[in-house]
Amino acid sequence: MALYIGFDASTQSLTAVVVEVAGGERRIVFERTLTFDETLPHYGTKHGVLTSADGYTVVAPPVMWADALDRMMAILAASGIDLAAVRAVSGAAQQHGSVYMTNDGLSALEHLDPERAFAPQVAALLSRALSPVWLDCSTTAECRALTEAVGGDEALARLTGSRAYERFTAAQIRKFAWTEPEAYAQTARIHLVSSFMASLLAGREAPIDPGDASGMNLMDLAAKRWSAKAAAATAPDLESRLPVIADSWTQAGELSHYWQRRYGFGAARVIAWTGDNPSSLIGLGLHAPGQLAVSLGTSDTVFGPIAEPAPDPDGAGHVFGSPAGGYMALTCFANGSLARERVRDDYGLDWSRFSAAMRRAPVGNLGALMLPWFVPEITPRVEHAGVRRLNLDPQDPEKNVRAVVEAQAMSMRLHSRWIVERVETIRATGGAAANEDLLQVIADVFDAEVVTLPTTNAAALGAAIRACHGDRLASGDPVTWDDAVAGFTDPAPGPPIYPSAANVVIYAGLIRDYERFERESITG
Ligand code: XUL
Repeated sequence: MALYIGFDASTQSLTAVVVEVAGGERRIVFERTLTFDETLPHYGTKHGVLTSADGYTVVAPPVMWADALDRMMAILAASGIDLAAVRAVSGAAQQHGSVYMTNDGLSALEHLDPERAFAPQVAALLSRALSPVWLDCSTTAECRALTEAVGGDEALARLTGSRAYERFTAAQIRKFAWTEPEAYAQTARIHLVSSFMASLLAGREAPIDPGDASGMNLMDLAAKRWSAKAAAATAPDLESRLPVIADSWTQAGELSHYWQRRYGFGAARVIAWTGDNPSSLIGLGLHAPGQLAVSLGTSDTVFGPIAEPAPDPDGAGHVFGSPAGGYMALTCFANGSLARERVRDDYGLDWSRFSAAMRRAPVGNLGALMLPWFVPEITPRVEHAGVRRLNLDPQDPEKNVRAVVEAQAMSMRLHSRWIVERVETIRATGGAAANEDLLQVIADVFDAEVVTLPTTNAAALGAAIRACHGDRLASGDPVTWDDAVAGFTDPAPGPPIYPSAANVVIYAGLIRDYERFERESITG
């Protein structure tokens, strides 16, 4: 019997999933989430981040993520799990965020003292106390400069898989290098959240995998190497400050002395971490092009495996590396659960009353529409936040609740056509995938069945599966991806959520009105 741990360091929380593999028997034996705002309130975050007054600059303390990791390891150690049976650990993290380390910090990684508290020791490794995260949208000027230097939007998308995006790491690094040149000069290495967390576990620098590196606007997507051109266009001497890129199944090391001594773990393998969306691809068992998933988390994302790294012709989507090799396509919406929560709170509801209110409003909302841009939107690109309503009374809770959910589903459909035009089945994950009313709207808008898995933590499950896959490879007993996911990614018991023929007809009409409303609101 072998145990594998998968972490997900997401925007608002840290999750750990432990899976047991005993021959063909596979099961999840532990699942726990620590929410940053509640578990670690002294970092002062709201929804896991610190947002400037104008709403554009969004950062988080990397020490908070490290602190959460330490607490989770303590919980795991006290949980009764047989630590000696843990053969490997891996993880997933919110994409694009960057962590800045000093030269001394890099050498100190392997000497973290198990007798002393973790967080202050980690603070001493950094040249920048706060990390920009994916919700940041303060770098429009940097995006323009990068695009121009690389030869335009299309050239950058062909090279790196995406046009320049404010939250992507290149724009963030450029802003830091130009506005804080002294701190940049003190920075020996710039990690992603994923590779930083893996480095903390291994007590030595971990590589960045192609899945997460492709969210930086810095990797040559076809070659899976840093692009000298993109790096030079971003900041002085950047290439020497970037970790190596290595396959997602690379062993980064073993759990360091700190974890072994402080909590009694063995020398389990640390497999490279990846981004949360690429990890969810594995945790949902998607490897064949033509499949589609939605992840309903802080951000909403729609993604699926693709055969060739062809960028989105509209420019809104991204091509990332897949942790199984190959590529995946993804479209990201910033107004995911944050928008749903805002509507819930604006009308003084809880989740069950939110669902009940939605059920009372007619499907299609009699044509009432909302553009739920509570924060600047990534897809479609909306620089200035602001909710727009059409034929929708702001005082009507039922219609507003239905409007936010319908808008999100229609936007997902419209902006995922470049990934796959039509699918029969969609796999749903993320916290809101527990809400069947919401999944019904997705089924009706996409005219597709929606299935969920027994866990809504696909990113953490994907990490645990990747830990197993990497461990088997490193032990000289490799498994195929089909075998690695088998038994973990079967749909939850019970029937899928079927689209209703009558509702499909309603949304086929409404989506045209929605598309027009969206287009007109962006252009003018
Ligand atoms: C993807 C993106 C978000 C974060 C959230 O491009 O920005 O989905 O990964 O954790």
